[in-house]
Amino acid sequence: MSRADLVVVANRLPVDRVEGPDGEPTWRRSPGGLVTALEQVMQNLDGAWVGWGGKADLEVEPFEFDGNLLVPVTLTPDDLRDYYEGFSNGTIWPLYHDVIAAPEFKRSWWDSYVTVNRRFAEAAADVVAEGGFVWVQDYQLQLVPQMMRELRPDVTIGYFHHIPFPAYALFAQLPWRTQVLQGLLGADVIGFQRVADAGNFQRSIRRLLKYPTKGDTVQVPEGDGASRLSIAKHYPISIDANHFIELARRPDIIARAQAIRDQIGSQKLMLGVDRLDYTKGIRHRLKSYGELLADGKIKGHEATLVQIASPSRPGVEAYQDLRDEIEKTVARINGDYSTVENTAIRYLHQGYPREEMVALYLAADVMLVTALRDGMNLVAKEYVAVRGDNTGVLVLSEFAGAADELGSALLVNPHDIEAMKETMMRAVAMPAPEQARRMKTMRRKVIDNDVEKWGRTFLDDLRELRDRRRETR
Ligand code: GDG
Repeated sequence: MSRADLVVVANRLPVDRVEGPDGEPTWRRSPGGLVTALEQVMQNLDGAWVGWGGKADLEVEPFEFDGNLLVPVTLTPDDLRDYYEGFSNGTIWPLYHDVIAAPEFKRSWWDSYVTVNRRFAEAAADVVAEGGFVWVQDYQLQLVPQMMRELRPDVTIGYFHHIPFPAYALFAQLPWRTQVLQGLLGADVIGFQRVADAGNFQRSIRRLLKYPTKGDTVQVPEGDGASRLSIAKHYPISIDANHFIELARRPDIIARAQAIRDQIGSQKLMLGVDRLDYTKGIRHRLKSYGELLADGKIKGHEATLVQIASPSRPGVEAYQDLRDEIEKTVARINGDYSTVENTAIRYLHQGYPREEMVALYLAADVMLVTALRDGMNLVAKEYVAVRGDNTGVLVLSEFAGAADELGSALLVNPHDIEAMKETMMRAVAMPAPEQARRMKTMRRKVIDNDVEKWGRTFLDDLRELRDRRRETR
């Protein structure tokens, strides 16, 4: 098997297994936050990708796809229950999103997390070239950096954390907090979305491990009085802005956006696009919108809320409960305020092709991103990227990482329902010159700081660390 200079290790491979016309299995590129972000970075490198193939017990040999080597890791149904749905999505996800849902601490889940992290680390160790780079992605694999370092001390290791890193008082609840910190510190560069996430991580390091930190660096002891420096800082992720701009210029997509607008009539179209997840603040958005209808501030014929809630983690109980609750709320609001002609909320529990998403972004007067906690939120950036005529209003939660860069959005605290209602009204009524002023500033940010720059900046830091280490050896 050929060895790769850069190996990305992520929970999922960037492809889905589908049946071809004759029933034979083939692979198709899959949508989603991480895949979208890494697509471009990987295209320019001789790389490999280690990850799960998306089906339990799937055993497949490494294969070539779009110029990269893909290395499938096998997960059993028990692994999926304990490592993925359990520890990753039932413990870490809620704990790191400020316990919006209660995290469960189960020792059997932790044991599985350790076992599966080792499997990923071993697969990556087999495929990375001598002196190469390994770039680990996200909270499902926090132990892989340290395991990699033990298996392959010759490689330079990066880790990027896509979700928030919580305040010390929350992180300290984790029974395996020390092991997780040690796992992450196996990396040479540990990347976070926001300055605040890197700060929280460094604080936990100081308090729990007593390692010194200075600026963006952590001094990690290596025994015998020796130590090495790891970088722990923010690298805000972004989108392939040019790709979205190109889609937004395609005549068929413009026509589709117009068709959506015609269907809605002269009403204002407000849009929400989220995975169906309790961190995204969909309930708070619906509540605010429902109250505006109840107060008579928005009449049924004046606005429509389109809410795409793409299916997510159906095996986790909290997600089943959330879905029930949201669907009940939508049904109630529609029952009370829709007419034969107008539907108050168009709720769609479906995934759509990217072209359709762009058409929706183009058709929407107001984009609602009201997450209670979100690492970054790429939807906010996608909306901004496609608004080439500088129209449209972004309502953005302060608690989404994107708020650090998109300060010209209408920022809102989604817990404050009165503030949400006022901000939605302000968005609907915003005069065109103000829309243009705000949108222009945001578009500059998104276009100048695209995902290509994100990947390049991270890999440049990894390279620099490797070179510095070679010099001092
Ligand atoms: C995690 C962090 C961080 C959604 N539905 C459909 C669809 N999408 C696409 C969106 C966007 C992506 O999925 C979602 O990204 P987000 O950033 O909004 O959220 P998470 O999935 O929670 O991602 C997050 C991200 O990682 C990257 O670091 O920003 O904070 O939680 O690109 O457009 N795409 C298509 N059909 C859908 O139905 N094609």
